[in-house]
Amino acid sequence: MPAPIDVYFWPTPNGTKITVACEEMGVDYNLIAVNIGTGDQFKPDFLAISPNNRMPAIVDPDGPDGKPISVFESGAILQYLGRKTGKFYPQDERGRVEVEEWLYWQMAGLGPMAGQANHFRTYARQMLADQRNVAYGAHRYVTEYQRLAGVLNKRLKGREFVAGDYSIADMASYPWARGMAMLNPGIHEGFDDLQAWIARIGERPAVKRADEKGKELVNTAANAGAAGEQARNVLFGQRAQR
Ligand SMILES: N[C@@H](CCC(=O)N[C@@H](CS)C(=O)NCC(=O)O)C(=O)O
Repeated sequence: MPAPIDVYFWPTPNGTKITVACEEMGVDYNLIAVNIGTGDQFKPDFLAISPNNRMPAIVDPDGPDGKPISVFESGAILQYLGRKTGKFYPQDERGRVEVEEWLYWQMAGLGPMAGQANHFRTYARQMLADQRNVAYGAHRYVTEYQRLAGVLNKRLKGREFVAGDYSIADMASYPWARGMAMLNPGIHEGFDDLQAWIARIGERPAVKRADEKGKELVNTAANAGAAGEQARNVLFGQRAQR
């Protein structure tokens, strides 16, 4: 029985990619809370694993050569887990390239644009005096997100999943697309194939289990709190550290 993998986690879209992957792949894992609203991401122990101060990250005690390995960046973690288990990450070169194209598309496009769209639309208005810059920022990222959602919708026409069979490429984009729909009702209007794909993946038992675990983690007394102003101060005033 392989030792469980430690998953440093908070139930955001990037965190959820990894719990979904572990559930889908049947990987045994421990959740370790990184409460980003109270600043756990800046603790020195976490920084040793994730030098970018961002979750998710994992530590696999049974890494290459049987020695522990830590991995940060959700795309790198998905690839690591896919290679380790041989699941949801094709081994033939053509299939693998297709999955990687859509995985990197999510990492460089869908996730960052959705994250910034939500930042400007939801949070920056409350923090900045210069509303004109906020309005332009929100417009820029929301329209770019919509362009990307259109690309995904087109890709999904006549396809059940993003790249061949269900894969880590679906696991990467799903939590972001679902989160955008929740925070911005109507944003996927007219994107019927995208909406059907979100619903299809949401029905998977492993995805439901991953969501349950995220909720349980947040609801435990030790992790409660840090909403509203406190979380905003932790998350949105960050500067370079020297
Ligand atoms: N490119 C990174 C992004 C990770 C990321 O931005 N994580 C956010 C939560 S979704 C975080 O840790 N935020 C803490 C903060 O902003 O201080 C990945 O995909 O792993």
